[in-house]
Amino acid sequence: MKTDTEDKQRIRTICRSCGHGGCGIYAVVEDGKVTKIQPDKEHPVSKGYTCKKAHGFLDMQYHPDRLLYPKKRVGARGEGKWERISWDEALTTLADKMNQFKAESGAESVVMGHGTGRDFHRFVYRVSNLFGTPNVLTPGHMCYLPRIAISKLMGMEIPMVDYDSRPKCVISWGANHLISNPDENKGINLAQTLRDGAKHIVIDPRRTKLVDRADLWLQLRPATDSALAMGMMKVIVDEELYDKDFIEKYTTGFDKFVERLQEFPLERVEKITWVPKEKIIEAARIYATTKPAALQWGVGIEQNINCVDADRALIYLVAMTGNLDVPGGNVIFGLPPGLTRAEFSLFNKLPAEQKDKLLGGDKYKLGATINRITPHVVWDAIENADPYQVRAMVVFASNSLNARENSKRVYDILKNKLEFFAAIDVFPTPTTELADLVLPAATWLENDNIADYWKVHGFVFPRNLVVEPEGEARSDHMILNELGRKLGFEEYFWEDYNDSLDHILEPIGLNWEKFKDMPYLQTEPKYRKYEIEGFASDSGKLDFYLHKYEEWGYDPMPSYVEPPESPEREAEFVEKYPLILITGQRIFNYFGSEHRQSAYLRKSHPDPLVEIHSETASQRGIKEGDWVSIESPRGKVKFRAKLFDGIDKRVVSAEFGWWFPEKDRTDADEQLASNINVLTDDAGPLDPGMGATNLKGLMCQIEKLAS
Ligand SMILES: Nc1nc2c(c(=O)[nH]1)N[C@H]1C(S)=C(S)[C@@H](COP(=O)(O)OP(=O)(O)OC[C@H]3O[C@@H](n4cnc5c(=O)[nH]c(N)nc54)[C@H](O)[C@@H]3O)O[C@H]1N2
Ligand SMILES: Nc1nc2c(c(=O)[nH]1)N[C@H]1C(S)=C(S)[C@@H](COP(=O)(O)OP(=O)(O)OC[C@H]3O[C@@H](n4cnc5c(=O)[nH]c(N)nc54)[C@H](O)[C@@H]3O)O[C@H]1N2
Ligand SMILES: [Mo]
Repeated sequence: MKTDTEDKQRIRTICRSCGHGGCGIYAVVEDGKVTKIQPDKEHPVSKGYTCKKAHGFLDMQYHPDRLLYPKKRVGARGEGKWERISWDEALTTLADKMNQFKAESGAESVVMGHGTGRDFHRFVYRVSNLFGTPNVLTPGHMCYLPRIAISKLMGMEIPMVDYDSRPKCVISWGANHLISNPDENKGINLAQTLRDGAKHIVIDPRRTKLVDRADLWLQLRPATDSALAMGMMKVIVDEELYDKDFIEKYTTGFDKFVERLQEFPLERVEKITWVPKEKIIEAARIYATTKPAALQWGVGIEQNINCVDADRALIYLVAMTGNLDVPGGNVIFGLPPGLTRAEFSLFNKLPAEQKDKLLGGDKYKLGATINRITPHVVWDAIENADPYQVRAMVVFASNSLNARENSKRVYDILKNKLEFFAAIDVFPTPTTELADLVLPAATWLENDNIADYWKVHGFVFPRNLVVEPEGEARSDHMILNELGRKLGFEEYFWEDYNDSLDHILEPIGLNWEKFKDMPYLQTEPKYRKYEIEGFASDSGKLDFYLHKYEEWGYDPMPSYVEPPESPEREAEFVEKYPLILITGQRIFNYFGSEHRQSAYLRKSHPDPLVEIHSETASQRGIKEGDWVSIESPRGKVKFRAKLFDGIDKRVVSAEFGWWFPEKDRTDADEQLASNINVLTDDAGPLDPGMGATNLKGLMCQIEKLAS
């Protein structure tokens, strides 16, 4: 919607300074440039909230480093020598290479990829499915997709918190929404619910800001969430606080599940989780007896070996307390009627024999149900042709060298082992420096799209183009549309990529021209749908015992296993790496590895920080602000110490996403120096179903650095 005044335009759109964020904003345009970002008070999700990253994005939009032209490598890989090329040459080269690899080694030898959720992903799948590769590498194995996959396996979409119906109790479980504002819900939704008096339980190894207002804080040992959830459910069952009617009518396997709960006496749970049993009992009672109660989960619970066990245990906790699909509980929202999600991606075009070639599909079987893979299977295929040779990667919007576990391995593979690598990004990064072909992507201010089409809160929004792209940058969906055509699939793509938006909106009698001026579309929430429809599982009910998991050779019910690196390991190991490390606490000023270029955002958070208890620090002679080394069996990185007594003495927490745009991007030592993923591992043992990696709850040592 454009509201023109004499020399100014205010254009309503959706902020994507957080890739999968989505606050409603107005962008003010003067003389063809965006000069201001203002909150949209009418936006039904963000409700007038915006954060620093929205305003800081103006630094990014007009930053001199931005990629503005396609370029190809001319020197050795990683040497930083490039030649500018035309779009036609760039896309022809890319399509020809992909078709060459397909002809020689099969389409599966090309791995497509993308980073965290953005609005163009359906195009990545459309291209990869038509092209014939089942392999698309994303962070989904340990971020959000495990929740989606296990919910689907249980016969439903992921149940989201229904903040607008005002829960009377909220558990923030491994989720720090005031900082992260992720996906469907923003911090403002939680803040308003708390302001209106909801009880609040925080389950987090760190005393976050949320704890200040909380009624109860369970400071658990990282990666032990599934054990804690089982302990809470044991209390709820023992004290008969569960919803017997729901269990009787709509579930199967509850008796077996109750037997499993007997393996979690509170003494054991306390020992595993470090949470005193009195607090476990109190949390269970508050959550089970305050109606309605909502459970807000986050990636804090997913980035470890117990990922899916925690996810499914939390779904059971919601369900057995009668909080599933009820107003103010966790609700299954749907897309606005007539809109469909899956079709656009054309999964039905991927031949069955190609689908069967999904890397790791025989090992991580839950991931395979939603076509997601864990990174090591791609690296193994590149390094050892196991189970076949992967020759090329085409990666959109991912600073993989930074965001992916075991960065040194990723560096070696991208630099020395992969035959062909194309990267599509807004900025040059240490990852694009390793590419053979780099394509410049337009920013979210520079293209139209249907925002939140892939989310499950029941809304879609027009995300309007605000200004034309800088230089020759093109939006990702424009690039993918052209690539699809060049690969030989003209009939599935459009003359003008914006026609794809009409294609999506057509079944509901809209087109982009009409939709772009609408505030949003919403599905009216419907509750307790299971009473009429049941669950989309084999039994038609919610199964507490997952036969599919059993068939796959996994545990049919949630349990707990020690992480591969833990204080339980052999004495020699624990002596060398005595501290538990959590990585990736979100930073207010930055999204992933982005925004380090913004002077405005960098000013108040210039350096990578690791939180450490003051006693742990003083034992090592470390003071506030000192540079320290953090070491794991994979390597060593350099951070500044932030003394923080809100963390257990045995635990430290380091930020992720750090690289240094102001330094030489081709200097791997500089760029990996504070990359926390140098310390994490891509290999197992991993979560059996999804291959979720252990980014939280690994072991490390910290020492003071000389300078
Ligand atoms: N140790 C550790 N590692 C983690 C995590 C953790 O907690 N700890 N978190 C993990 C999680 S949850 C996730 S989701 C991943 C995130 O993984 P990624 O999404 O790969 O994260 P980034 O490194 O931020 O890379 C995003 C890249 O996209 C570029 N970009 C921004 N906008 C656009 C656009 O519109 N188009 C294109 N083409 N490019 C764009 C940016 O410049 C940046 O280089 O990281 C994971 N890595
Ligand atoms: N500002 C900003 N916002 C972001 C991002 C960003 O980089 N910056 N990244 C986006 C992405 S990709 C994602 S996935 C979301 C994530 O957003 P959330 O799901 O809200 O996750 P985090 O903010 O990482 O908060 C996780 C919390 O879990 C805690 N935690 C760590 N380990 C454990 C554990 O083992 N168990 C439990 N219970 N808690 C644990 C951490 O201390 C932290 O406070 O945020 C998104 N929003
Ligand atoms: Mo994420």
